Amino acid sequence: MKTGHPAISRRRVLVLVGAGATALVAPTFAARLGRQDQAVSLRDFSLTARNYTFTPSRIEVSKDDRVRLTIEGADQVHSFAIDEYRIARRIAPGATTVIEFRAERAGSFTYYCNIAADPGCKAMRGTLVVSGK
Ligand SMILES: [Cu+2]
Repeated sequence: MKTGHPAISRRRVLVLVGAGATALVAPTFAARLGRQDQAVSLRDFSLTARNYTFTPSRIEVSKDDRVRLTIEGADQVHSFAIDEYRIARRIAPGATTVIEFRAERAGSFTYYCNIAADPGCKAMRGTLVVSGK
């Protein structure tokens, strides 16, 4: 005559509750990152465009990182461009411009101001280093 196995039943219930909690938490986490892959990390950088100079002039991330650049335009109109990532954004003075992208290509890439009308802008250069796997 079997009366059941209360200990095992209770354990099964706990496993189910655990799975339910994971199912509730996981989508929120993925949504916050903006994609399904939860292993990706978000890298935040603050830059300034001032006096024909980007500061910092070097940014290092790992391949597949999500990169967020918050760029402060401090004096005149500039831009921020990385050809290989098809990024070209106006950097307005007195404003903050946020650029987000996924570092899906490994290598060394130049970021620069593409305003050709101002000769001083030719000096505005920096390097994005994306280390591969
Ligand atoms: Cu410029």
